Amino acid sequence: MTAPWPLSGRRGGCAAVGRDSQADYQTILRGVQDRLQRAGFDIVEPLCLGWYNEAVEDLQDSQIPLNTAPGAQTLAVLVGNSKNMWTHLLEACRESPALLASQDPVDSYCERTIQAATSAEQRKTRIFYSHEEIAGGGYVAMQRLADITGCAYNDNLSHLSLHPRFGPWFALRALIVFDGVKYTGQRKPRLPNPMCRQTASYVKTAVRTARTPSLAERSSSQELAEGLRQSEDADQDAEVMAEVMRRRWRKWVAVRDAPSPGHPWRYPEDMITYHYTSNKGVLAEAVKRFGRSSLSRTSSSLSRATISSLR
Ligand code: B12
Repeated sequence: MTAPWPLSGRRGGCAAVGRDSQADYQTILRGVQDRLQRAGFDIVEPLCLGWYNEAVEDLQDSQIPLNTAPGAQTLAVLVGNSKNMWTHLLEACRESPALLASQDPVDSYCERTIQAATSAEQRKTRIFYSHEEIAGGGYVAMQRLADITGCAYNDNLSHLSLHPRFGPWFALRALIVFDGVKYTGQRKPRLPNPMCRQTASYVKTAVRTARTPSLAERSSSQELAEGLRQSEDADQDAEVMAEVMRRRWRKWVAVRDAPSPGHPWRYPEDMITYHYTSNKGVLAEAVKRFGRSSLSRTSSSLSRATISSLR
């Protein structure tokens, strides 16, 4: 039976524990990685929670409390996805109309899947989702996390993280904390900036274009012009920025294309459109198309089976 959407108990499940605190982090990691990969989450990076807190020393609101021994060495796991998540999401939406109808199907899918993959370990965990504010009122700084785990370079021109395999075409979804478990693995070095000077200047132009309203836009919308003016400030209002981006979303897609045009891991068009517009109609259409194509795949494999059984 499929679980209801959205799941209750959003802020990290707390499975009952009574286990040895010196648990083997490798076993946990393998289990979580295996379950997450099968659900379309292909980024799973282990770290010591203390590394993260050091990286956000300047940001009280984004710190994560160290609840128990081994303190700073507590195992944490960064979770993300490439375009591989899309078909899993479409399938889950096809199977569960409640998911499609939920307020944010992508966030709900991430919550359900990450929660299930984690609680299967039956340990004490806390899950911090990238789309939720934490107790201090800030977000977990996922891009810094990806940077300090050597997973992706945090580019401050495009404000995008750049992964060696996926380029900018991936999302960061959650940080799972396994309280009581010690991470003793190696620390990977931070990645260098993969962009040459020419590419960086191309990115700068794309960002400037995305932030500069056309004359028509300036005269037709005072509010938009004001939002764009604010977007030049470091401390903008995220709501205003989000609205500005939705209205000019193609320009922001151009920003994502800029670090590596024609990237092989670029999201498919329907995934891009949905992620940048949050238009549920786009998602519903993609789910329908996915349903039709998987039906025809099933019937063609059936007919192949029937044919071979006749031979
Ligand atoms: C708030 C937020 C935004 C705000 C930015 C707020 C601001 N400063 O003006 C708005 C709504 C504008 C935004 C837009 C987008 N975002 Co955003 N955003 C976030 C979120 C939820 C929190 C960022 C934060 O506060 N971090 C905590 C602070 C303390 O850490 P920090 O390292 O100092 O973070 C700073 C930068 O992240 C920066 N920043 C992040 N995005 C942007 C975008 C712009 C235009 C600017 C100026 C700054 C900025 O703002 C932070 C605070 O100064 C993160 C998820 C997360 N939890 O990290 C996603 C996240 C950074 N966003 C992401 C994406 C993809 C987008 C969009 C493409 C939208 C989309 N639908 O996919 C756009 C365009 C981004 C672009 N660069 O082209 C991805 C980045 C993935 C990657 N490969 O790098 C993240 C990680 C979410 C995810 N699920 O993967 N975003």
